[in-house]
Amino acid sequence: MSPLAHGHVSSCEAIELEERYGAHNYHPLPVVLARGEGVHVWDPEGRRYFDFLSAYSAVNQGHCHPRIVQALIEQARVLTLTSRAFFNNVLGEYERYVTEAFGYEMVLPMNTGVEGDETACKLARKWGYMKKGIPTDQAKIIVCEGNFHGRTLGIISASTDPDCTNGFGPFLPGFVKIPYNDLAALDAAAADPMVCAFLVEPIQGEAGVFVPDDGYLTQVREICTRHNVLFIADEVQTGIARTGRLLCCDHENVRPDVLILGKALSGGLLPVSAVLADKEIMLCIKPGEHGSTFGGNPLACKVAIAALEVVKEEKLAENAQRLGHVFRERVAAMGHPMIGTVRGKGLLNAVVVTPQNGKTAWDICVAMKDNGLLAKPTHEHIIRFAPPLVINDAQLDESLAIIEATFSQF
Ligand code: IF1
Repeated sequence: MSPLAHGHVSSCEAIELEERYGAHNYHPLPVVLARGEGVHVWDPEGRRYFDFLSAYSAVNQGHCHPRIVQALIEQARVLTLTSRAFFNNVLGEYERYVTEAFGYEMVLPMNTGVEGDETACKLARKWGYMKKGIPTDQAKIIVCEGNFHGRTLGIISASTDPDCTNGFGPFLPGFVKIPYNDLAALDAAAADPMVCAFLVEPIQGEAGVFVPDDGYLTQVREICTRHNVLFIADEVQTGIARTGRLLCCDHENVRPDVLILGKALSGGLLPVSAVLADKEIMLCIKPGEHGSTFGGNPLACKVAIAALEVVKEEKLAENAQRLGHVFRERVAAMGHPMIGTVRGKGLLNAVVVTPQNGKTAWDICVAMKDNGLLAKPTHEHIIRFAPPLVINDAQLDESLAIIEATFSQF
């Protein structure tokens, strides 16, 4: 029988099938993945790679973590989905676990990261009308230039990236765009009494791992409090230990009013996102005003509890903090002319590549792939390096050797 029948397609066949039957909404690196375990992935021919993208920080716990897989299997045999039309015996346990883990009174469970952002914006608007007295349909949300919060029509209305917006208008009104890492601009914009919230990534991932100035988040907190504006932190990518603390906001001991989580909240096993806030905000959404078929399903809840337990018990934030310093120091010391700025926090890092002889970040990534390490450029000349947080010293050493050897080929 054809290998296709068993799903054991070769790399070439897999690419041909995606090319022929799949929407062309991505430009993947020319590699096909068939298995993942920890920091490694394998292609159908058995070649092994270090995964330095981690599915955009969704597999912080490593691919197919056995503890999380076990939780999935056990619950999948019992009850996977009830919808919220009924109570179930897992959701409340998860809601208590996740609210205590992050220090909020309530959680609204969703699925994808962008649903978390959309939910947070709807919640902020509701709060603006019900608690801040903003006239109906006049609420504004401040966002930052260079942001990435997802791909829905609502959220791309906040985007300043032509690749995210061109050809998809008209857009949702009510987003005010200011420069990232610009406190004066935030202070001025937040003075508008129609503003209900400031939605910001503690580090701008997609933009190229832009780390704001030390103290930025502390000042954001102060400005939002002073203007009675909700501080919404999109920690979909920076959260769950990625930057060396459970939350990126924890580096400055800052507490957002609304916290958005996604990606590694499930360890990459299935889509799980969450919006956390205290009662005074969360109860502005009344029964029947928001939800989703899969939001808070028992399977996702059990998986998320296991995923968070792994983060805590395996001390992934501490590991990310320690090895992130090693990564940045070792790459910066490589001294290759194509290696420009090296920046990041924890194990969310990026290298700005200086093109040389017509060779770009993409060429570096293809060569690294051939040498056994997967990473992908973002925005032309920036390579994001974000391995699973379970990576150990020996694996990081081996990965750094691959990176150095690859650059030396150019
Ligand atoms: C793609 C980027 C990363 C996110 C933040 C919300 C979401 C994301 C800070 C939405 C999602 C993903 C989406 C994926 C690639 C990846 C990405 F390059 F697009 F921007 F990570 F940087 N907030 N980011 O980073 O979460 O709905 O996807 O679950 O769309 O290509 P989602």
